[in-house]
Amino acid sequence: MPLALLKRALLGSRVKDRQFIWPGDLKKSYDVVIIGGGGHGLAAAYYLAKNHGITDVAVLERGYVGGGNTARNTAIIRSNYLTPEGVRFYDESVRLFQDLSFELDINLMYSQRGHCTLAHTDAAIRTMRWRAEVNKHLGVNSELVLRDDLAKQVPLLDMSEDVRLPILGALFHPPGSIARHDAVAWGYGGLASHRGVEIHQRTEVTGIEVEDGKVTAVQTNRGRVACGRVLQAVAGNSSEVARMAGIRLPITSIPLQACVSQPLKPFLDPIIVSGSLHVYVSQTPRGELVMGGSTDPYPLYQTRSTLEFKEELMMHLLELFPFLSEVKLLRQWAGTADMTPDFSPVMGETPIRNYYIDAGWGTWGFKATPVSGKRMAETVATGKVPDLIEGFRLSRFTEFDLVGEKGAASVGH
Ligand code: PYC
Repeated sequence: MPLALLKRALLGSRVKDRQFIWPGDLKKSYDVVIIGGGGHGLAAAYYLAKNHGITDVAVLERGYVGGGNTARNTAIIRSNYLTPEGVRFYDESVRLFQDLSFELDINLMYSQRGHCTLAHTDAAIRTMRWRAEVNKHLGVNSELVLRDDLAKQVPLLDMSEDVRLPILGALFHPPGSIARHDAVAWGYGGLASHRGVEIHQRTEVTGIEVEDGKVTAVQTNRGRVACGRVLQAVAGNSSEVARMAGIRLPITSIPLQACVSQPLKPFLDPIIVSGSLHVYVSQTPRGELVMGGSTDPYPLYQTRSTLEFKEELMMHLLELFPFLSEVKLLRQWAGTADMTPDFSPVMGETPIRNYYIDAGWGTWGFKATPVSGKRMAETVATGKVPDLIEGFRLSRFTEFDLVGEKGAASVGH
């Protein structure tokens, strides 16, 4: 139970002001400017203040806190990746998530369920076995389970053999979890602001000033702000913001849609993913099914929902759980996935001195929030890129040193 709940129960009073501290006008300059008030930017602000004592920080958010991709994902946390770089990185995030409700003193509704990636073909079974071996080698709990064990674990999953894509087994990853995504941003933002970080909402960056190869200021709709260092963390808009600094990113931005059903009696413990059926689904502690499928088949900067997505997703969901045919959907939404050619993120330095980047999250941004915040804060504070994120450097694309992670996607691309 988060400490705040316990304190409130015992003291019977309000423990601390949960609201962000609203800053007034922008100052003329800051040591660090963070562009983007989503989970990643706010987590970096929090760790800058907490781990490095750097509090002369402004987070600039063009909308409202956590209103972008932070609230537009399906809130899945896991580390069952394919590459050693990916497994190590997301494993640190999973570990940070496990204690995050305590650390941030807010109920993140963190719920560890296990994560099952279904295999419908012999080739998929081989890939799951490979992923399980890479995971285990790096200390991450994953194993291949075959039909009979899976049927016991998820009794309502349709295990019929006379269907289009029978289920042969799954990669089972016990640490797989879900959490309340916007609360993660609120938690980091609230504590960062109480440590002195200024969070400026409705503050849009309109230009980035660079002198002699070094960032010196950002221009905003509320005036110019000089700065020593900048961290860009604007999922879904990375290419546009980087372009203002003269940086070209190898990123394509593609809509990723999702939806949520009416609440149902709990029947689904693990998160279920089928790459072949293009569907992933989890049941929240409130009983709703949170579901998603493939990215849209075209690049676009729009977060609109389509009927095609819903129809296709429901068709595939019913192949797994036919008894859900009468269930109503409550809500549909979309985020923007910034996809890189190797399906891994971009973190660290850029060709502009003191301009750091956290981008290219594709379909894995939410689950990386704590680790990217912590490690990007370390990078900005020390000027040294931690080993854990070195593999994700921007220059890998010109060095032909890619980190191919497509095989670990839950989402069809
Ligand atoms: O990586 O687990 C995942 C995921 C699910 C939906 C989008 N990404």
